[in-house]
Amino acid sequence: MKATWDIFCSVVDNYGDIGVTWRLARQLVAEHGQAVRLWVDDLRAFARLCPDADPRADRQWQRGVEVRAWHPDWRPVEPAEVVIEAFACQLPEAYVQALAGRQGRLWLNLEYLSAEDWVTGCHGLPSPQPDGLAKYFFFPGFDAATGGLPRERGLLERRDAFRADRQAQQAFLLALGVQRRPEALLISLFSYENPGLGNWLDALAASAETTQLLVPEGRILGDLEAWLGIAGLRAGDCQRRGALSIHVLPFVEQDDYDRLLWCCDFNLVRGEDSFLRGQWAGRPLLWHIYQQEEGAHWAKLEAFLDLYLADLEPAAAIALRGLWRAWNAGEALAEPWLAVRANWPELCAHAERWARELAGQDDLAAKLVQFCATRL
Ligand code: TRH
Repeated sequence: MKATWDIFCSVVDNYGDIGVTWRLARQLVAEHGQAVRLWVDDLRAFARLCPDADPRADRQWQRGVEVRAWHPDWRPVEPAEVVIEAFACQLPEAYVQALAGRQGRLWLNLEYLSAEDWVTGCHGLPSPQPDGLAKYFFFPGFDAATGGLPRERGLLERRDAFRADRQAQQAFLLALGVQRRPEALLISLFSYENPGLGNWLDALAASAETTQLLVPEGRILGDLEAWLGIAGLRAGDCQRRGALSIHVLPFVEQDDYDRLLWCCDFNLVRGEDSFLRGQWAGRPLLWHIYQQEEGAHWAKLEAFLDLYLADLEPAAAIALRGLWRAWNAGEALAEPWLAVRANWPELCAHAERWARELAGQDDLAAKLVQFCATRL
């Protein structure tokens, strides 16, 4: 099936909304030959992920995707055949009216990722609209009965080839200002503010093993500065405390962020998209979940842990669950970290197995194309 697509992205905050839609748009073009327009209401956020982008351009082409500025004063366009509102963003009224007057159009709401049970029952359900428009809920997920997970073709093969090439890894890290020490544990840290950080850094600094912590510029820098007792950290800075070296990295393109995750032994990730990229990296990870009102995110966190830890040996499962809970509660991490380190070989083998098993399912872009082909 070849169709035209309009993907609407409203940037609520951070980079997840644009991160997911930009990745999907690129993949639909590159792997499925679709004609995709991506409407973005904050092109500055987009330009962080795609440095070639012009944040002032109304219309530009990036990686085969037509990227359009989504202004509050909407100028009418002919709706595409497939319309995706990402994360229940509100489409322009005039656009919906235009959609209602056309035959052969499909409207989907792409939802947030969750491992909760109810997702399977809700994926693909129609949501009746006035004017007889067909709108469906499309849920990404871990189960074969959901809409699948974003994963580019050949991702794990590219990952493995990069890992097998020490020189390529070294050159990649050096370009980011990092000289890897062979004996050091390499950790990436991409997370929201967290009061538990200092306690963990104390433990890493006092440890008998060397750690190199790679921190892309972002929201955690304030906590890092407070712990280091310095201000104004920026990309390129390196600080050492005891056995711990901390490198501040620039925010890089999505494909380079993957390479960073692939280089590391352990990755702290957050939100939605980096959380998945950490899983595809096939190494132990720690998820800082996006906090929701009234603690709704805890059910989501536990649902994922139940799934992820189901086949894992009890001691390793308990250790990882303890670490994830402590980090997300902003509590001290030193003890749960020791427990995780004590179960390291099991956790490494499990992370790799998890990525391979998930990669056996169809990915989100492929499932979207299949879904649309049967309904258009
Ligand atoms: O940035 P996030 O926290 O995003 C979100 C939003 O807050 C959103 O509103 C919320 O609903 C959602 O989380 C759950 O985390 P996420 O999803 O991991 O997005 C970050 C993106 O940034 C992801 O595509 C990876 C990318 N990235 C880079 O491209 N380069 C980098 O150097 C880094 C650190 C990240």
